[in-house]
Amino acid sequence: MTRYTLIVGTRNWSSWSLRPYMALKATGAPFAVVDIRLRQTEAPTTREQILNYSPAGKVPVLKIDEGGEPLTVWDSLAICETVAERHPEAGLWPKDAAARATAWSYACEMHSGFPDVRDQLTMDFARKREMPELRPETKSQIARILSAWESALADHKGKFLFGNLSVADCMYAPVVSRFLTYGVETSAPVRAYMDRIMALPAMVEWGKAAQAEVDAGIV
Ligand SMILES: N[C@@H](CCC(=O)N[C@@H](CS)C(=O)NCC(=O)O)C(=O)O
Repeated sequence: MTRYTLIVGTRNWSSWSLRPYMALKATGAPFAVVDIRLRQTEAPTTREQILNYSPAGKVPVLKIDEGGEPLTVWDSLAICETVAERHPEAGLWPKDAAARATAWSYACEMHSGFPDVRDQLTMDFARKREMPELRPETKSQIARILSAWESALADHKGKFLFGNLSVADCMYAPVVSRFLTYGVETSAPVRAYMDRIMALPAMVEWGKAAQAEVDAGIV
């Protein structure tokens, strides 16, 4: 019997944590969640708390317990990959090899890129915020994301970027939340895609937890 435990950061802010949460939810496998509050500077600090679970000192972390020494997996993309490999029935990567290679590119581009979007449009899941004065780099990264989504949606003609929900969608889901928080303008097909992402049970559940943090004055 496998027991999964996903260690996540403050729901309203932790975009990296949301990605593997979505992937795990898509498998239907049960898992426990440990919430760690980010930005805690008094002991035990956020870092000290995370170090109890992972030497890398960052969330998300996945613990896989199958009776022996639990396996620790850290970094959002590594966790999504691990989950996809262990649950092939969830179809978290496209079956077609060419589509799969493109989906890997989408996921990796998100994981390693868009620093200005991440910096200027920080995730504030449960809130609406004023659009800040955008730097040219941020504008061009937003345009790149929107055109990448449009292209995948047009090519695969499904509900999600590559037809069925894939790791590529999980990687971009926090960006969907950010674009809604700041009111980024989109085409109708992209807006419909964003609405489908937000309607996923995993996103709804995450949003409830983020709202609870706002209501409790934690964020
Ligand atoms: N590349 C990592 C980034 C992880 C990351 O930066 N996590 C942040 C929270 S979203 C964190 O752990 N911050 C805690 C800290 O820096 O003390 C991933 O993809 O998982």
